[in-house]
Amino acid sequence: MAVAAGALPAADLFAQGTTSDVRGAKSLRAHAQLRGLLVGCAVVPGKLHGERDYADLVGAQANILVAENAMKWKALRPAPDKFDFRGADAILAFASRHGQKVRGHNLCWHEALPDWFAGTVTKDNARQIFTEHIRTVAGRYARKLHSWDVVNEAIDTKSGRPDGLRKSPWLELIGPEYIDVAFRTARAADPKALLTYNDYGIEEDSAEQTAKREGVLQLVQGMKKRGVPIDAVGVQSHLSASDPLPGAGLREFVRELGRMKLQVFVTELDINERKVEGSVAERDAAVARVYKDYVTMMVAEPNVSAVLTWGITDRYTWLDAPKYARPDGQPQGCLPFDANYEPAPAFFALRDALDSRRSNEQ
Ligand code: 9MR
Repeated sequence: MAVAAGALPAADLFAQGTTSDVRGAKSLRAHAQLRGLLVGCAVVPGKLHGERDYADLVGAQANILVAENAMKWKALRPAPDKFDFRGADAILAFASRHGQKVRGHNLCWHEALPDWFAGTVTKDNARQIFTEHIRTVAGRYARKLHSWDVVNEAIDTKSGRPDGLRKSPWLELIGPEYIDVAFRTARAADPKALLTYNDYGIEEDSAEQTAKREGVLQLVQGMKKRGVPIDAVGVQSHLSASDPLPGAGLREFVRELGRMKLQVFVTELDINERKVEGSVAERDAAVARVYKDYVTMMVAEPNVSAVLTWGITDRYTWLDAPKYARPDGQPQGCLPFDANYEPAPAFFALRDALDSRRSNEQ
């Protein structure tokens, strides 16, 4: 469903400034830090080290980074007997120079597996290859990471299974206990990183997303009951400006996790505007409105401690891939900075939302 521009908030709702207005004390990281929050983005190591403007922006705005792809199996495992840590190491080196924390993403996912995976991993060796990977990767970065997405996207309510687990290669090769195995192995390798379960499509109040949220809660409750170490849940937050805003369902989910002593991180925030019509300014305003309202809602919950966007500039976003791009071919304005590294209305909306964090919860 397309949204008519006339229905959108005024384009000047979030006044646009210039780059110099948003650095130092006016940056996202400075505003977040004052309120005890972490704010940051997914990064690409080649750009951190090869593109001055990109690196400057990430250094100035984030106090936490996550690898968009560089810590996935596909990036780390060129061959069954090889690890390549160059990209991941480069992110840690950059973060250390800029006083930033780093999240690990991810130790286990059904996507981004190396090409050799299918022909090499069998029911006989899967558990050994799986635990060796987690031990090696989590071990290498032990005590250096803020948190790890140990298992990513394991729930799929359409799988037809009573436990709601996705029919992933890991489920098929190891069985449902692969999740417990992953978390226990990660804890043994790195006692310090906050071990996180991360998923998408659990934000909105639709029947589908409500059911998926329920599935995640069931999974996490089961883990707690079995004594499996888990510290946090990542709510990816790939939202759409043309969908109804997340609300009561997600808020109650975050609170329920809080009662279980779990933290919640907004891990991959971006706002898709492909179905929004109108001028660029009107579309920007629609995106900014979601940043403001969504992040304000999330940081009002004391167990929400980090907000990361999936990228920092519209110049580089997975949402411009053909499958997700705007039908008119125009680039998506979905992140805090536009394609020329200028702050978008979303930047000011996000900063205002961070400012709304209550000071007694610092
Ligand atoms: O943004 C990432 C894109 O560059 C990769 O090609 C893709 C597959 O590895 O993964 C994208 O990031 C995903 C993340 O790892 C997990 N949640 C959904 C993200 C967007 O697809």
